[in-house]
Amino acid sequence: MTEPRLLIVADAHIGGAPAESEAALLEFLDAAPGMGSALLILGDLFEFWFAYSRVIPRRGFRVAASLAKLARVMPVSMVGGNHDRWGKAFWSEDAGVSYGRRELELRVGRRRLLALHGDGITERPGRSSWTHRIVGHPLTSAAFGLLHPNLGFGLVDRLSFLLSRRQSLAERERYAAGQRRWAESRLAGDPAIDVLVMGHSHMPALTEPAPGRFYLNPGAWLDEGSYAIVTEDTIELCRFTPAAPPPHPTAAPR
Ligand SMILES: [Mn+2]
Repeated sequence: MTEPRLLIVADAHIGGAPAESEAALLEFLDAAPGMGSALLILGDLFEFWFAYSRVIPRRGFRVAASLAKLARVMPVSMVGGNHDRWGKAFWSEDAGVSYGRRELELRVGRRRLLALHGDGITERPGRSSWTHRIVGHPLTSAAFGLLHPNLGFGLVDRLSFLLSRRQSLAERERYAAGQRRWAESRLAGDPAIDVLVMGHSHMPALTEPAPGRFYLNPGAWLDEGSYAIVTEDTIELCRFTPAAPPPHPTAAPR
């Protein structure tokens, strides 16, 4: 493939998502070399990820292995999200993925992209996500790393159940509108960016606040395989349709 073609996936929340959503992502990653020339993961790939020095989280194993395999045939980059920012050197050293905790600059041909997950920007103070409250501070993070992984992950499961609150569609739309306004003013103030890409709100968006300059949110993979493709000349919001599952075997005639 000669034309640069960047595939962008955000907010898959693997480990908290339904099994079909993970199966579809694995199928997408297998198909990625035929669909694009590079892949960007835009944060919250996992419901929770923590890089211990010697252990990797079991629930993320299949997707992490698939990304490491993909990174051998095409460039894969990843920005951390509020659920999985504790990747340390695992992604770059073990998986061959270019990793930015908060943001990454990328090029798609002549287009310059700035990719960030989007948390901590338009939230009101005190409403940052529960994962940040748990391991956001370097000291808490260091202490968390000393807990037995079963204990640490069990704690996160229980706290997320207590602290997460379903947002109404109106709340999500209000949040997404705030995110778009922030993105558009960031674009206006930074002429070095052609495309600003953000996830986190789970709301797909594509606007062109100035000619040839774009704000893009690919939406959440978790929501029916939403993703985006950026080339030098085009930006597309897409949905991945997995191959039909094999039909149930019919009962043998009696
Ligand atoms: Mn997020």
